[in-house]
Amino acid sequence: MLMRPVLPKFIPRVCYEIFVRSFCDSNGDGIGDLNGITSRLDYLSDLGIECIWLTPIHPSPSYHKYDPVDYYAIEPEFGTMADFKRLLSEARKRNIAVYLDLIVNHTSTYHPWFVEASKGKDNPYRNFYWWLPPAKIEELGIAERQTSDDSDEVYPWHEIPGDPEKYYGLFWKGMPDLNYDSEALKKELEKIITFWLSEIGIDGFRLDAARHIYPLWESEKNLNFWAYFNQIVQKVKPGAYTVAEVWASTYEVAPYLENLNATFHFDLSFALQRILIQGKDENIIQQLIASYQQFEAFNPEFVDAIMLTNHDQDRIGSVVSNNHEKMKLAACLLLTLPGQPYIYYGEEIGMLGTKPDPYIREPFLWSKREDDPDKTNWQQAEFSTLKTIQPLSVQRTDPDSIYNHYKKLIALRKSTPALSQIISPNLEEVESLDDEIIAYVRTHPTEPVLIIHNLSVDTKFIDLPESKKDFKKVLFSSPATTVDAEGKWELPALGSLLLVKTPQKSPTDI
Ligand SMILES: [Ca+2]
Ligand SMILES: [Ca+2]
Repeated sequence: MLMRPVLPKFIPRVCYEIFVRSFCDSNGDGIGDLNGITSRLDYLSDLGIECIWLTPIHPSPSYHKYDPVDYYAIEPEFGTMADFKRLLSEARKRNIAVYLDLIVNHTSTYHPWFVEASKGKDNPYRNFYWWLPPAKIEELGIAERQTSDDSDEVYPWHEIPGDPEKYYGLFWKGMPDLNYDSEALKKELEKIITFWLSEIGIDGFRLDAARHIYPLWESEKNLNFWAYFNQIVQKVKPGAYTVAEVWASTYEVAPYLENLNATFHFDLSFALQRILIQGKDENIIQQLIASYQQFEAFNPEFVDAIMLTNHDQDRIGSVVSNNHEKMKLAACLLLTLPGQPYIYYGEEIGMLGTKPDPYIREPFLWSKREDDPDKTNWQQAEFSTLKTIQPLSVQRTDPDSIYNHYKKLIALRKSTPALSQIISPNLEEVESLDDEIIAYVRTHPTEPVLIIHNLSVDTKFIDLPESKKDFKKVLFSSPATTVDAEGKWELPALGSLLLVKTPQKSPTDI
């Protein structure tokens, strides 16, 4: 029987992605950890965050932990299960939901399943993974793959000396792909989901590499897998949240929403980055509205999980060449569009970084102290240092800082119903003849908001269309915006303006 994904009673309105290793260190070993995160929940709560997505916290040989060796334990570098339970209960006190990164596509080669599977063809764990003899791989024409946004691997079949078969590892040889044709593996997955949702009580999963569960030549089975996954979730904890990484174009993403609450909107992320770089719109509002129609066809209650960038993309600060006004404009775009926004840790203080990956995952800068004990130092930062970035402690005292800009916008989003609507995205385009301007309305029966962004480095004089002339009151502007003598809004370079209608007089006032 088909079961639709059930939504939680309360959908977090603003989320925050934490790269655990780099956020906050609690015990002086230089590695970010769970107790460090717990110690910063007040910071996140004060910023207005209602949900944290933690990058993987299971034991793993890599620094990023995207290759688990044990789905039931906590990476010792990050803490203990008791630490995690404390984090969860402290988050709950602050009404912050916790989503764990669940990697179901692959494990580490050090996972006991793979250690067993690699012992030979007759091992009971062999079919937890994909194995084929080299001749068969050649015959099927699957020895090579095209690289994708999320994997540079060209040769996904890897050999173990002495084994007549090769195993499949889409991302690299240290991450063998799991094979869900195995009924025994499916039982293991059910146990893992039950453990975290039911026994430990987390609020949801961020689902890694969701489009790669089955290899390319069997990719049609992916959607069936997620239907199966959803059935387990609905059985174990209806209302547990699922947000998936389907790193692909909108049309490929949409069908996944039939069995998941939300998917990350990569097309939008890259479109926002492009328009910020170019200073020109590319009809993103029209495209967004079209994408909502595609999503809605599969799930009328879909959630659009939106972001500027995440831990796999160059940081937005570097994308806009460390231009602070553009970073603020980026925040204005993200936090006024429909959906559930995910802020990548450090984005709110304008952190920088371009690939390779470690440099987009640098230590968060809490204070001016070079020897700040809270700062992680597992790697030497190249981009976000005290020379390039004002740390949080400094930005907190500066009303014009990027941090205070984020904080204001988050509060505004949460206190304005038209801005915080998530289900059935309320978005209407306002046609603009000027492609350096983006204008849209977040519709609402009583309090719609008109939003205008100036993507260019010139001041623009905006003459609102006749139908929008009743939007007269400034709800928010960055920088300050005024009306000129002819009734045009003067919108400074890279500025954003949010307008509401002046309150109608009620009949009793007349
Ligand atoms: Ca530590
Ligand atoms: Ca796979």
